[in-house]
Amino acid sequence: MNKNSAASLAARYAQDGFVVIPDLLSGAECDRLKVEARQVLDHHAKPGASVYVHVAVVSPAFRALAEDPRVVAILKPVMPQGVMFLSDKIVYKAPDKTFPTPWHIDCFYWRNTRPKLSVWIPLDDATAENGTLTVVPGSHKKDWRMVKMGLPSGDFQYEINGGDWREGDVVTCAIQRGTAIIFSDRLVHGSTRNTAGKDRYAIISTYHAPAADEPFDLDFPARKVLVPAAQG
Ligand SMILES: O=C(O)CCC(=O)C(=O)O
Repeated sequence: MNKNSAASLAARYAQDGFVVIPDLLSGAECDRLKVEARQVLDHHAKPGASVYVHVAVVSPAFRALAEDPRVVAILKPVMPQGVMFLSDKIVYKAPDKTFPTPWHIDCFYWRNTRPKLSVWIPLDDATAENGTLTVVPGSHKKDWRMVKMGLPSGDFQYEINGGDWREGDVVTCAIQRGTAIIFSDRLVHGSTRNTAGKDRYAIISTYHAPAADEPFDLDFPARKVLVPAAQG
């Protein structure tokens, strides 16, 4: 990536809290990863689960994706202090699981740890109809309160309490499979219902700056420094 593109990516990320990178993966790669995701869910997840964490631990293909030079190249501009992979998860919205992912910020799942960001890549074309990601641009600059909530699956535990954004502030990311969305762990996001009767597979990989392990990190055996601090 040239200097201007890197600077523009970093500026958009700083302003909006997310950035969309089209065509990071090819359609053929998404096809292969979708087959792999299905196998990971079948062999490692609880029956009927729509979320599986620690994918890179059990899947060389997803391990390779977490470390893929194309992923690292888009992370470098927004992670000047270096890049460390923490963990990844599959989020599968089956045609019969129509509930939306609630509005939340990810840092509520890892309170009192260093800042993180995630890369969300759908393996199916993702639209408002089949459960794509929704984001509130600029919301990463505010403080939010969360309440515990209970989705039927128990997959998402928190929801924003009293979000004061307007309907028109929300961006519904209609994107082709293989597009990546980098987003801050302070960005308000969720996803739409899947009413299309179609699969929606996505992989989300989470990164933070390289540092000595915090107690939280010890639960993530695939963690690995990809760009040491000095080269960030
Ligand atoms: O893929 C989705 O539906 C949303 C996932 C999400 O918001 C998250 O894992 O933080």
